[in-house]
Amino acid sequence: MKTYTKSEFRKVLETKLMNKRTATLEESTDNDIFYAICSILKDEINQAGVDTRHHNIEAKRRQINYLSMEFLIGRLIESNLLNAGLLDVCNEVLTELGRDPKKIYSEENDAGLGNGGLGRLAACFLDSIASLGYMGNGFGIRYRYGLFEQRIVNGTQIELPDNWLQEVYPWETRRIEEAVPVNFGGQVTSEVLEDGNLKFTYSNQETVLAVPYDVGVVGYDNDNVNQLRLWSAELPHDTIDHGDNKNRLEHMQSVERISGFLYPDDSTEEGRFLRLKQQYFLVSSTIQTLINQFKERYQLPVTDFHKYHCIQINDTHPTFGIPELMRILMDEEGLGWDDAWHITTHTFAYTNHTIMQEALEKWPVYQVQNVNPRIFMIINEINERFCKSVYEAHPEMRDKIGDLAVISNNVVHMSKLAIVGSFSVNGVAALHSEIIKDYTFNDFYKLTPEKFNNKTNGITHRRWLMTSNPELSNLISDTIGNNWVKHPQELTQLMHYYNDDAFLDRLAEVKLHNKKALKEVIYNKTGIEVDEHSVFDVQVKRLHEYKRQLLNLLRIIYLYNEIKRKPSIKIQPITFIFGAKAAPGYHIAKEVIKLIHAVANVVNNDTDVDNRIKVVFLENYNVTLAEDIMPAAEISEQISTASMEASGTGNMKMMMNGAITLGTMDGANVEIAELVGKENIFIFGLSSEEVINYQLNGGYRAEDIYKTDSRVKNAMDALINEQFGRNYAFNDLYYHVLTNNDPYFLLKDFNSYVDIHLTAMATYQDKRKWNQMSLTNIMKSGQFSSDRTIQQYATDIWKLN
Ligand code: OAK
Repeated sequence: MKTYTKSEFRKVLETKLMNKRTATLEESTDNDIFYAICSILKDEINQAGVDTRHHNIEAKRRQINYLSMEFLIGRLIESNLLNAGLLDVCNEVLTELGRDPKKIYSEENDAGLGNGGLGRLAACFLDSIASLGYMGNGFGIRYRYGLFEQRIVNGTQIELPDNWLQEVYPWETRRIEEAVPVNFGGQVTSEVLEDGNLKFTYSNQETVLAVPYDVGVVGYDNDNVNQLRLWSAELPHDTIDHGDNKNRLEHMQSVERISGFLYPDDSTEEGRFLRLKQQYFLVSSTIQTLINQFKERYQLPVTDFHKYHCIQINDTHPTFGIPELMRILMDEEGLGWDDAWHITTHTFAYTNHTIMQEALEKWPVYQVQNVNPRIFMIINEINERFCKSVYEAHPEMRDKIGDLAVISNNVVHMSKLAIVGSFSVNGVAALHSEIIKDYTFNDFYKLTPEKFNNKTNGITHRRWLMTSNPELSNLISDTIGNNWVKHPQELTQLMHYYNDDAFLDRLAEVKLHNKKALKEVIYNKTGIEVDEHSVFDVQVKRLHEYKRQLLNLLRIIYLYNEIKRKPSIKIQPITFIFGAKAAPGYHIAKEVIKLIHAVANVVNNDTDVDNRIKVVFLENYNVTLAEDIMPAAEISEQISTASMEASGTGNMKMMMNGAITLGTMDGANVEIAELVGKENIFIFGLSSEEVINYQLNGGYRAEDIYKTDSRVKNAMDALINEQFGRNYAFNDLYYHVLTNNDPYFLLKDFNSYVDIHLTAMATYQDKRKWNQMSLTNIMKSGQFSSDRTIQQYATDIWKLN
């Protein structure tokens, strides 16, 4: 891509402002300048994108297609500038012009096309695929409304529509010429042809036009530009409506609803028909396109498709891609079942992101039939052939066929379909991948152990260190040079500074600087004044019972009551920072948000506390807010019930920014602990084996702990006495824990949580030691760059060159 000197950049900026916004630099608003910068970048991205495509087609490169219902991309301007090599020059020019770069970049709307971990992972992966120079494109849905905007009113979460497309989205290009029809519903009939083959005819289907909007994905310093293709649903122009215009308008609106909004559920499943339509819409449009492009570009028989394409499905949401590819290969390309099945099962690879039962997708047969009857026929055939093959080839598994079946009790089990139709099944952290093999999908593992593998998640260090924490990034480069930028594992070079007091002091200064910046953000958003010298203890993630924000609160309540008991007690000042969205229909999660606010209200205003504890809830946690929080975090709360968090990626972001993890042996925490050593992490609580054993044996007796342990009882009773709210405000939480026998083991883990917290606070008193711990975490975090993850996918699963 083109490089610019400062004066060149200024010149091109001026020209853009004049041409696009009819304004001089002096009279331009931040918004004008933002769009002008985007336009400069987009010219570069478009050119490099075309070059990349031509090169890839000419070289007939093998390509990975990442299919995901979610891409939580956040803002792109800084990341695009960085990767295009223009961030420094742009910052300098803006600063010289007396403009604040951060303010200008904040003109971009945060693209929240995802719920949480799964969607953000997809965004990090695209960045790494492009930055490693691979040919790999993302395919998702251009939701008209992304994840809801969260407002807190009197402690209660209110959801507002996320109107992210209100202003022009500068990174997308509408490609109407590449639109494809997607067919829903109708009937299928079959006839036997002369050659004995069956021919399927569809009738009465509803055709929706899938219109692609392409967003360039810029690789870091390599001129490689891939594509994120987001599909939007439109009414085909030639649709004949029977009736008046009002009907046509309604028809149009009903079609557009397919890409209308993102379902706001994270790790729980919303069994709505529209959601199912969204899934089929994504896979049908994408797979049609891949087949069309393959035939057109590579001039090879379709039987070679799998040699040039791999499709990674991000959890089970795009699993209908399997029967859809079968449909196209058989009904449109004329292949027989066996050939089509060979191609399909050598194309698809499936990543599982959760073992939570409520998130494992199951769809009633009638709904799948309604979405597309031919797709259901194919799933049925896949199931019958699969069950038959188990019966014949694995007599020892015959009594398991009922559990293995893709369709049982009139329900389609998406994870089973995904496993049967894929050549690879991976978990997202070592522990999670073992749990999948040993428990969740154990019967499948016994049948095809070779399919199962682990790919521990990662995060892009370009966004989560270089652009969000420039001070730390610069300190690192000043100290060890900038090799680490392209080889993040080189961060280990920092170990030579482990005993260097001057360096440790600078590290602490950077943290303090970032904490001051977050303090400002907190003040502006909440009016709460926090002390930058207090420990910043952070739990930011979706609100879910298994993530145990309630355990964090019970601990805060315990600390608060200790102070109340003995106000002169000496404690390390702490700021507890929360950020979390709750699914709108998730009552208990919303009650926890209320409780956070209620506790904050009492604790922050109690003169006995005297500002030693502050509780802060930052509303509308999203990618942009995360970029302010991560650099300032000192303690990273990763306290899920062991076995339940597949990986976590917030843990990696905070580690990379020098926070110390305080958590359970769950998800990727296990690998963090192995890397940094147990002296550089605070681990507490039940192990995953213990949790699973309890679960297999009917749980533990929560009531016994409650009755006999006064620390536990006092903290729990605060929910039903009037300490934090009148009229038994938190009865629901209290009874939910006790009458359900505490399925997330809050009470069981409470004491070890309180104790590890006290250990962490005692450790904090030794500043030098703390800084060394922080340094250890930073220098080991290169392992969690998504570049490492993608390198492993590319080598082991995708076989990319
Ligand atoms: C969301 C919906 C359905 C199934 C899974 C999810 C999800 O977001 N899972 C999360 O994926 C992340 C990326 O792999 C993991 O780090 C989280 O642990 C997991 O909860």
